[in-house]
Order: sequence, then structure tokens, then C-alpha cells
Amino acid sequence: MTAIKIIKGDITKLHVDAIVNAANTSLMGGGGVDGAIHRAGGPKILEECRAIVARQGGCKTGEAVMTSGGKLPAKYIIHAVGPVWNGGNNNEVQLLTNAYKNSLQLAVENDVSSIAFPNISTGIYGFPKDKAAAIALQTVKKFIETTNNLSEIVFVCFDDENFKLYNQLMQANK
Ligand code: AR6
Repeated sequence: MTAIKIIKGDITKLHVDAIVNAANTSLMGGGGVDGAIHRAGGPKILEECRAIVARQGGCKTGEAVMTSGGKLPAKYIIHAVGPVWNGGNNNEVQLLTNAYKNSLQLAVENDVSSIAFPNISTGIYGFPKDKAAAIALQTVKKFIETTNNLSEIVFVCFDDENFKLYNQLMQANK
């Protein structure tokens, strides 16, 4: 059984096997949660990202790569790239679904048991929060129907609006 938890807070503080970063295709850091993770985790994370870029040239939208957690309490960081919201007719829904799915897949492949997600694409990338929350929850629920390897999935909301939306959706789908 996989537990799904909704919390409000700073993802860099979590003691889980892996936290997911809302990264960009360059993997070179940025603002929002990406900036917070690199700041708190230290330079080792960027070093590992650079090695990935040298190997495969970044990370496509909807895909994910993994580094260590650097100085963070989490053992790993899964850097996932969500889509920029561009009106909704540019494959945004599928690409956000893929970002969650590929992060979960990478977690399972690396024996991660507990994983925490931020609300990918809902900050700087402008994805409508209600739509993004529904996609995140649906994708995770569908994924755990077919695997028993994850003990806990945490959605870490940073703002009140996302926290409320996730709780409403969890209640509605009980
Ligand atoms: N812990 C948890 N959630 C956070 C934190 C934190 N410490 N800080 C912000 N959030 P964003 P995006 C929330 O903008 O929309 C970067 O520059 C935030 O409130 O971080 O996917 C990247 O390099 C929001 O709900 O990511 C990319 O270029 C959520 O995290 C671009 O931003 C995601 O917001 C990605 O944009």
C-alpha cells in the first residue's frame, strides 16, 4: 500500500528518499523550487547536473533525471521538467503527466520508497493550479495501481491555494 500525503511547506527540508525538483531543460538551476533546492543542497548538485548535460545534453520537457541530494536530508533529487503553460493546446496536459510518470518510474528503478513532489509547472511556468493538481493526483494514483514499491508519496504545497486544491481533490476522490 502506498500512502499519499498532502503537506504545506518547504520541500528542501523533507526526510524522504527522493525529492522531485521542478527543473528546466538546461538543468542549470533557476528560480522557484529549483533555486531553493540548489541553494540548500550545495554545489554538488549542479556538478552532477553538468555531468548529465555533458552525457545527454539536458533533459527534455516531460522527462526526468536523477542526482544525489547533496547536503539535503533527501538521498536523491529527481529533476523533472514540466511544460510551460501556453494556452493549453500545446500538449501541456500530456507533458505534465509525463513529468510525474517519468519521475515515479525513475524512483522505482532506483529503489526509492518515499518520494515528495512540488507542484510542478504551477509557479513560473504558469500551469493553472486546479488542472495541474488533478493531473498530479490522477497520474500518481494510476501509477501506484501497478506497483507496490513505493511506501509514501508526498505532495508538498508551498502556497495556500495549492494546499487547498489538493486537499479538496483528495476528499472528493475518497
Ligand atoms: N518547496 C516547495 N515548493 C516550492 C518551493 C519550496 N522551497 N519554492 C517554490 N515552490 P516553480 P515551475 C513551489 O516556479 O512553475 C525555475 O526557474 C511554487 O510555489 O518553482 O515548474 C526552473 O528552473 C510552485 O507551486 O516551478 C524553471 O525554469 C511550485 O513550487 C521554472 O522555474 C513550482 O513553481 C519551472 O517553473
